[in-house]
Amino acid sequence: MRILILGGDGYLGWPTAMHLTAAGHDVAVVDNYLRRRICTEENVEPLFIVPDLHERAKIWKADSGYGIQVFIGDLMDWEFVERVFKEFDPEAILHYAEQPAAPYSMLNRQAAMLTLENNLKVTANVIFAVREFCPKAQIVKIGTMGEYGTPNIDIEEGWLEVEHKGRQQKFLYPRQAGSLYHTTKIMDTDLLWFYVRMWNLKVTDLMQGPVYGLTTYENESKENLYPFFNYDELFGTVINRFVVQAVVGYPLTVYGKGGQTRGYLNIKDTLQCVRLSLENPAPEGELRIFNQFVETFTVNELAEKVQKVGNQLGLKVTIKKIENPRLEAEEHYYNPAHTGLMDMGLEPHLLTDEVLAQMLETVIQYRDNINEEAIFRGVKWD
Ligand code: USQ
Repeated sequence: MRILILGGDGYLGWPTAMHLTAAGHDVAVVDNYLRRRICTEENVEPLFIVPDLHERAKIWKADSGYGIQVFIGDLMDWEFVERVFKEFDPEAILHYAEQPAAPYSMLNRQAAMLTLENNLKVTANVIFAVREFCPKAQIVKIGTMGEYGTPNIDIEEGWLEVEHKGRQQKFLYPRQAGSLYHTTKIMDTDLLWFYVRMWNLKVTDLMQGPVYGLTTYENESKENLYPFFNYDELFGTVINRFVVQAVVGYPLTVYGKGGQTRGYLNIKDTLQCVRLSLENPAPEGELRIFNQFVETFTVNELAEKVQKVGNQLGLKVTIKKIENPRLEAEEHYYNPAHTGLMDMGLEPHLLTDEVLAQMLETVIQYRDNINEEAIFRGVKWD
């Protein structure tokens, strides 16, 4: 399949590009290096220097024999979008091309506007490009479990059958996000659903939980093929942050009571999920939604796991509950369904002690690169 990956430079984009070529697909990546630019502006550089996309494509080609086509440009710019779609003629579009960080979206008005403008405009351009240049192509879009928030009822996979005054109708599951970033993902879903109804698009929207890890099937011990790995407060996800904090002796930053529960997955499972979704497309005129995670934990449970394994490796790991910079429920009900991807063949990698030990050992090699000042700056959400 000819698969166009939008956001191919990101934490998930590049590992996905390698994975899909290794699975026999023809892949092109698109990126404008927005994430790199913001990280430089905010002084939150990743754990190690990551070669740019042209360079990584060269390294991967030498390593595996698989080629990846690279397009550098801004997907908000229609002329660029037109060129990419006409040149590559995709059969599938995997859309990661968004400002992905909740804390960054809450930093200030400028960051909020960038998040809104980038995320919605790119999604809209993707929809219009599919309609105009490749109407038979499927779209696989990365959404987020955060679209649902933390409701006091079970979370279904995207849809809810509602009975009201004796009549029934299926609606998108009610969504109430906790950050502007997560809210843009709700708006994306609404845009996609609208154009699925108008134009019979084939769309899969993957409601993903926080991802952790840096090694995948394709990059094991090849550090120049590792993903763009953030550990700072703005862009780092919680498990990746805790691992880096454990390595550098920074008390693990549990926000508030630490009862916040989310659905987590290993980066290897992200790769499986997007590949399975692409290889088993949604039918025409359908917005198919899967909840993309494999197990749930509270923040306290994660901190305790990292502490235990870290101490076994001889690190002195402490945990510190700090005032929560975010506005979120710190103790709540959380029971999301997640059977769709399992039914398609997802084989989960769980957060075992071995997996954490491997992550810690990898990060230990980069201990000298860790900038403790980037770990916590307290971006208040209120
Ligand atoms: N948390 C801490 N301490 C930290 C960092 C986070 O207690 O040092 C807590 C947060 O308050 C939150 C939970 O851990 O309750 C998860 O935080 P996170 O930063 O790992 O995840 P989040 O900001 O929600 O965003 C991440 C990704 C985003 C993705 C989302 C999935 O950055 O792209 O959409 O996970 S989800 O969280 O399910 O919405």
